[in-house]
Amino acid sequence: RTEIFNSLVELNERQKILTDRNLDVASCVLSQFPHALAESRIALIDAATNCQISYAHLYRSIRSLAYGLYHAVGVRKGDVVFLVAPNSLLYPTISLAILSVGAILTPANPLNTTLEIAKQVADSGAKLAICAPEELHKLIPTKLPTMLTTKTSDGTLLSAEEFIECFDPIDLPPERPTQTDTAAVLYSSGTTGTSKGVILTHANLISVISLLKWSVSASSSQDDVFLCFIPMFHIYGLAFFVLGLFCSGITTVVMQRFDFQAMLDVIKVHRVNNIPAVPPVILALVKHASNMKCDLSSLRRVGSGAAPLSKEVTDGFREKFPWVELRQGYGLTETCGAASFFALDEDAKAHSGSCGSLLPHFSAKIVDIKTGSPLPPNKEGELWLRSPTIMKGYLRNEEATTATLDPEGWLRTGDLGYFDEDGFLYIVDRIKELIKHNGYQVAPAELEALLLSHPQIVDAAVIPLENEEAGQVPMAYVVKASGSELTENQVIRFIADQVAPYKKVRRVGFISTIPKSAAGKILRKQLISQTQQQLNS
Ligand code: 4UV
Repeated sequence: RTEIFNSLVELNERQKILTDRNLDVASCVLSQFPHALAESRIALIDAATNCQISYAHLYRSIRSLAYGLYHAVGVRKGDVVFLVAPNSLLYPTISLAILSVGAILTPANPLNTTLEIAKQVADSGAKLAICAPEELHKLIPTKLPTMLTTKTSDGTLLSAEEFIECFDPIDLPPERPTQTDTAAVLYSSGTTGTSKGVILTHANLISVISLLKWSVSASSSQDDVFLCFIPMFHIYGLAFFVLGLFCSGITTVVMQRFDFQAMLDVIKVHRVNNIPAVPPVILALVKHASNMKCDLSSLRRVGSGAAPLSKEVTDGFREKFPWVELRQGYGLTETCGAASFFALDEDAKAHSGSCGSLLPHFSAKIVDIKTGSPLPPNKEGELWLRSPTIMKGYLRNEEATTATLDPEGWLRTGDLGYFDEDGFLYIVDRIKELIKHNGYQVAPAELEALLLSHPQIVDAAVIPLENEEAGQVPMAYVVKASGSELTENQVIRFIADQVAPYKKVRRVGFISTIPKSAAGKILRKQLISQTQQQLNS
């Protein structure tokens, strides 16, 4: 505890310096690279190919690509650059090069469909796209100037990889962004409606870096090996694997996407000791790891975030892997990542089911949903948060911004929870409309709009259905047009054809009317409890 207290004092000092200076986030990351050991210290390892890059190589690559983007492509400060690619060694380089130019990064899920990609490109106002070659077909309809991440044999399009090879690293472009400038626009549905652009400034991302650096260095060393399968387009992956960890000098083994057996192999081969994960991965470890041939002796810590981790799974994990610390964290895209976590394993063990305590520089209050009054410990209400990492607002969406951020800067999280007497946070439910499938966001409003576009559907509501493996799956309630013979499978297929796989509707219930309030709002809680009762009976 003393060590943590001392490191907190240090963090406060650093935070003061960072906010005093006219720093931008890329310069902040690059200035904290472990220069002394840069040539020999490995920053990234590709889990599939074993290709490794050092911190020095990463540093040069970011500078070279930033030079190419600025001088050869003409990307300027404030231009929005759309990035769609799976995790790779190049992903952090490309993201940090975009930020180095002062351009705005808007990353997307590579699982998204052509239509979903077109929406984000249009909404973000992107001027340039950078995509993995296999995603190129999804960008063609947008007519956006496009670069590839890696070289292809036909060589018709320029690639980031070529830029890195052919330009020498030179100083960063002259026009530097300041802390109040937008650095990234990530997409989240917030508390209601469809996906919205979350504006994150350089100051937000710099604060995240100092928090992550603090939390990682409080319990890790430079010899740690982290495993990354959390997608880097999501705030959880972006904060850890594009921004924070490089400032701690550790090595990250990158998997393109999650695969359970491959993960077990990678842990063994690379002696991975630290994994930021999500609840379905923890569950899979509890259920299957002991039946499979694997060596997890190197593991020291597993984190869980992005969705609730049940007490049963937590206890099961501790029983099976007593040498591994399991710590839950909690965060949102709108808070630029983690808002709470456990600094000490003894606290995590003593507060099973909790997401830890607030990170430094965060304030919180629990607010009565009906009266809006702040509540004391152990009383459930909506969690409101305030910190230097809280988003500036939703892109060109004043209404959603004022509904989410109050004039004093408090963010309404849409999560229901409480703090215990010791300041540990428990999230017990979600009062916002969000569904979380394997940690990915699914906005009911988006699926409802698609359902309503079907000629035989007159009304629809989408709710979360609890699911052991994925956390939740979307279930649709549908009111058919009179005389319609529409079947469950037809509805499921209709949606599946238009959305990314994680958004697919998995169950359909036909109903005569959708329950609504006098103001016409869908009574989701009523539908959810009716569904639970039916399933339990
Ligand atoms: O906007 P988003 O998709 O954001 C996230 C971010 C999770 C992170 C990020 C960095 C970390 O270091 C970390 O530990 C976790 O998921 O979704 C935000 C919503 O996800 C739910 C909750 O409803 C948020 O409003 N959620 C996130 N973490 C938890 C959670 C959790 N531990 N328990 C319950 N719900």
